[in-house]
Amino acid sequence: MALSRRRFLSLSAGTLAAAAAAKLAFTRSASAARPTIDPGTDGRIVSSICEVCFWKCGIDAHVQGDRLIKITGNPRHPLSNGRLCPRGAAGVGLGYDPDRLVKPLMRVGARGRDEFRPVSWDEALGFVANKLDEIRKKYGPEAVALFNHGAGASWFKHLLSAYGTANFGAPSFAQCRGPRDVAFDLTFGAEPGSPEVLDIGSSDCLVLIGSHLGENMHNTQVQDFAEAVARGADIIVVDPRFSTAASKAKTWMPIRPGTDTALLLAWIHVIVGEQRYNRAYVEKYVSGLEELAKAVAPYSPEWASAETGLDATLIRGTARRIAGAAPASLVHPGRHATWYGPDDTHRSRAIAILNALLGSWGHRGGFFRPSGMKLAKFPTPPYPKARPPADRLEGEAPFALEPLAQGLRRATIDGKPYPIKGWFVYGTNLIQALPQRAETLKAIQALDLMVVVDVLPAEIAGYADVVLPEASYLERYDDLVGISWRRSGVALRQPAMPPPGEAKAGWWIARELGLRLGLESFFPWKDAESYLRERCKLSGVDWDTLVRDGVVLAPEKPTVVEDGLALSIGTESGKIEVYSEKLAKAGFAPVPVYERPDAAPPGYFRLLYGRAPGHTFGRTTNNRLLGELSHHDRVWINAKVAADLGLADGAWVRLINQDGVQSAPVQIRATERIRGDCVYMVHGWGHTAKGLRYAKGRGADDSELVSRVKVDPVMGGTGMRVNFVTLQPAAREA
Ligand SMILES: Nc1nc2c(c(=O)[nH]1)N[C@H]1C(S)=C(S)[C@@H](COP(=O)(O)OP(=O)(O)OC[C@H]3O[C@@H](n4cnc5c(=O)[nH]c(N)nc54)[C@H](O)[C@@H]3O)O[C@H]1N2
Ligand SMILES: Nc1nc2c(c(=O)[nH]1)N[C@H]1C(S)=C(S)[C@@H](COP(=O)(O)OP(=O)(O)OC[C@H]3O[C@@H](n4cnc5c(=O)[nH]c(N)nc54)[C@H](O)[C@@H]3O)O[C@H]1N2
Ligand code: SF4
Ligand SMILES: [Mo]
Repeated sequence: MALSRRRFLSLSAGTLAAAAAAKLAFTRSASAARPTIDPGTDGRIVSSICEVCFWKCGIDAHVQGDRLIKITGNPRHPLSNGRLCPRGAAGVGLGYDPDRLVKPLMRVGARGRDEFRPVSWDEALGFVANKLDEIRKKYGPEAVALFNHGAGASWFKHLLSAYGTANFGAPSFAQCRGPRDVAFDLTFGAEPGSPEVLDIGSSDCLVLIGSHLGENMHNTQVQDFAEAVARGADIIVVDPRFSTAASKAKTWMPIRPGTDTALLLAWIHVIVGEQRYNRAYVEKYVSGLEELAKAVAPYSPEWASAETGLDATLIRGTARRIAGAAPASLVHPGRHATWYGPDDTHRSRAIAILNALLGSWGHRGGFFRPSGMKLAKFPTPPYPKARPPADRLEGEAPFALEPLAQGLRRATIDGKPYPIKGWFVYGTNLIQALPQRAETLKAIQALDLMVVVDVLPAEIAGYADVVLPEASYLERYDDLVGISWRRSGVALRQPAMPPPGEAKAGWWIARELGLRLGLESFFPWKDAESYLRERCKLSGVDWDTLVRDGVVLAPEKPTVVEDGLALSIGTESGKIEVYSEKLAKAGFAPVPVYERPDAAPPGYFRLLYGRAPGHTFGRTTNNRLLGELSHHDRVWINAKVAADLGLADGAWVRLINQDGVQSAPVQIRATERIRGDCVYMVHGWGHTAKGLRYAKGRGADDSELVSRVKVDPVMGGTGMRVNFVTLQPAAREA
């Protein structure tokens, strides 16, 4: 079965683009060179960077006059190869979202009532600068925290570093990639990165542990996955749910949720015990094999079978298939890895160790090693020395690589290790992104200042003292974006259309605040363009080419051993550490250990969540173009279980969790495609913000049901799949 990339991606991008294209005479030249525009139109193409998710594909914005007509993939950009995912193509729907924030707003009445009056930029910025100055004098600058997501946050990191704080927390660490990055850093001395440095297209065997490629729609990765499927790669998908990826796989392993580490340990047991590891590679690069062999000796497939619910013969057989394809055998590191808490870094370490045994790190069909491209900084004075972040208490989560967002929240509530009094929130909807919502609301009420910079009136904006409307990614410059990929380079975000109303670019907002705070020496540029021109000049990047093409590529370099890469390992020992002295010294298990997840209370199902191809969290659910395409707001439940509960497909229910938290009414999807012990929903639905007039009231919100977490003691991640729900029939109108 030859599944082409085109078919894989065609489902929706085509329909959207076709509708827009009908009006226009844009033509693409036959080569993968620059698209050309019919000279009879006043159309032009602005090459820029997508920000509908965080993969940062290269886009070509087709513009006529001031009007954005459609968005296509930039064929010169190595992350898009001329193609986009449906969300990227539908960026037009954000540009013209009638609910966009168009004026600075100041709160009237109590905080959190989502009631504001429009004010001038001067009044809004003056208020924020005054408050920041007050906090700096009263508590010190580190009493301000920045929560952020996305490329545009760099201007605010710069502003607040100059101001004197290092309290920058992103839910994309302790609620997302954290355990994986820490585990790979401990093992290989390097992280899988974003975009992940995976050579999926050339893998002969690909194992996906949860990673639901095709629903997780990271563009290049899905293109590569389609390539692997078309090449007939041996694909093994481990997921309690029959995911889109599972539907393309040779083998689906419907694992009992939370028991993956047991499976991984058994695979290691077989591969080491039967001496199927990549001997030459292991001898050259790996340390700690003996200790590993000893530690995994008890973990036979039979043992793992009892934990995972998977057949022991299947476990043994898949281990042999995985080893047989080495080194072009890739156990995907995943991305969202904060699943079960104490198990998470260990599970990610077990994945790293398997890859080490296969020798996939540095080999074709495994993890390539990107060369990157050196970019010079724009010279500014050194930042003042800031206190260490307030996110952790003495000895807590010693291996965290970034501040923990929920730790900054805690410091805001209890003032330990020191008080946080001001929040700057950029491009993250903390109400939906952070677990344990009651804590988030408590922290917000304890603040002296709450500023939200956003493009839409999301839930978090409703809690602000001041809302600053940002120009969207289609309407602004941002800082240069380095590309660390098979072909590295640098890409430019540049405006393709004017912002609506009085919305302003982040660079402008940050600079204006800087000037008002007496930090002008940190902003020695007139505007983003002069800043970017200078940075390009210092980096030896031709500005005009970058503006024209949206991307400038670095010279090609070998990224895998087969092409001449001299592989070096970034750990202190220079070896891949399958046994971790560092973990041992800090009192953690040096070889992964398995912790059995808590069983569901009788009558409850484990709550699982994930992604839908047509949406990015809650940031696209108000996009009318994507909304027309897909809702994906039903709760998946096993068909037989639903029948036993007397629930027909499409029935309306409320989910009620172990702490009594109730969801909004939501329809069920009764399906054979999920195990009977769990339910599944797509994250990002169930908006309550009144300004999101399209998304409000559609679907239910998984994050409000995550009232409980289990924390990973190694790095502070919040395991969120530890909540259980029952289903109660509900009227639609309820
Ligand atoms: N379309 C789209 N794509 C996205 C995003 C988006 O919002 N929309 N977000 C991006 C971001 S930031 C991230 S972090 C990634 C997340 O995407 P992934 O890293 O792929 O996330 P996971 O949490 O691994 O994937 C969820 C899958 O895990 C399965 N699962 C649940 N519990 C278990 C378990 O105990 N064991 C196993 N083996 N599987 C389990 C679920 O059934 C589901 O299929 O997606 C990225 N891609
Ligand atoms: N329950 C639960 N919790 C989760 C997850 C889950 O699946 N379930 N996923 C976790 C994961 S993997 C991650 S990465 C995090 C992500 O969570 P977040 O960091 O919150 O990411 P988004 O949801 O993309 O952020 C959305 C906010 O950014 C705003 N925004 C969009 N574009 C722009 C822009 O150009 N400028 C500005 N200033 N704002 C903009 C949107 O309007 C919206 O308010 O959530 C984590 N939390
Ligand atoms: S994967 Fe899709 S949404 Fe994400 S950056 Fe690329 S085109 Fe945009
Ligand atoms: Mo994420």
